[in-house]
Amino acid sequence: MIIGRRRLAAAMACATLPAGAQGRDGLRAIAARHGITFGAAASTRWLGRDGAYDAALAREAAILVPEGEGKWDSLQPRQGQFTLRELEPILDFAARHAQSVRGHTLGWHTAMPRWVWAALDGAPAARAAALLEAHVAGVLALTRGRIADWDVVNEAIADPDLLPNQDLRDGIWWRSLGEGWIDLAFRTARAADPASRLVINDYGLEADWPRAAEKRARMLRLLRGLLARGVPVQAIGLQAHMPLDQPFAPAPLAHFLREVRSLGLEVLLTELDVIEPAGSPLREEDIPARDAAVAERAHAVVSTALASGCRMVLTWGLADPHSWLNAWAPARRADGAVVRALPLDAAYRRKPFWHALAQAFAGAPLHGR
Ligand code: 9MR
Repeated sequence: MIIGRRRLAAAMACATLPAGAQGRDGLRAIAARHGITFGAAASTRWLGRDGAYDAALAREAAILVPEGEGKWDSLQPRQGQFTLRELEPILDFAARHAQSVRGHTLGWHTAMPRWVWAALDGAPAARAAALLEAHVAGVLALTRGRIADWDVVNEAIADPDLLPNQDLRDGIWWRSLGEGWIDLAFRTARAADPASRLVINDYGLEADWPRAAEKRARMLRLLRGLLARGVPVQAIGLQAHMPLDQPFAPAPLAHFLREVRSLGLEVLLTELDVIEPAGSPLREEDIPARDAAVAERAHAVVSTALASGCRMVLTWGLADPHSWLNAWAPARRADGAVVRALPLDAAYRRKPFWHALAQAFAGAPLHGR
């Protein structure tokens, strides 16, 4: 549904909201009524330090994902020493608020401590494989039964503009082990934790432009190969960091998700946020139109995913000041203002993004029925 930004902003102000959306219910309750699990990335940078943050997280999210506390450098900071020290506050908060937790992430090309890089430097494949296996098995031995959903492999597909002739990212695991690194991570995860849902997670798959189309084709080739080899991948996580300057249309994404589902895989949106181009300083009076554009994009991608069978949606944080985009050069605002990438504003007030999610969960069009 493409309508102008000004009309959209006006329409959203008087939109017919789904039941509960105007009341005290958080997205957690609204989504649950429609069989959908909504959640958000949480961070111990704020958890337990800011009562309003804690309250928002408890009210809005049925599932949490640690923004950094489930990465290698947090979980195995020294070789062979596995610890939940940084993750525990999130697990504990979730338990106290009847929330579940996603694990993020076992195999990635970054967020590893220096000792891993040193150990991998010039290492033969067998030694690299042993390091990866030890990490996956060591972490899952600690989290089994507490985390039921894991990003086993993150960002394994190469960006077509950077590597035009190669499907897989030339990250450290690929350089050490080739494509088999992905098989190894999943097989080790399955052996170490028979119950968790094992997910492959990636970005840049959602837009309607050639780079995303090529990335989708690469992902499908990878998934078909993994399944043909009996690798226990069960779901695909679409990060859904949505740059507003990349075109979006539902059809290509819906087509891709149909293909993924026909392989027997589930679909999750794992890190949703909307990225405005950094551009020149913007004025206060521009905010309603900006928020409407952000909401429109969020609604479009979420409703497309839900219509394609997705039943779990997480945003990468809940409130604008906590977004990673405030620190990311291509998105950081030239005027120093916080980005407007997430469902709540700096005072934890609901933004049009929040209402767009509520409406997508209810199956409602963005501007009312
Ligand atoms: O938001 C995360 C940021 O705080 C970390 O410094 C960074 C490195 O660990 O990771 C960011 O989260 C990324 C996620 O793990 C994978 N997809 C992209 C996210 C944003 O960069």
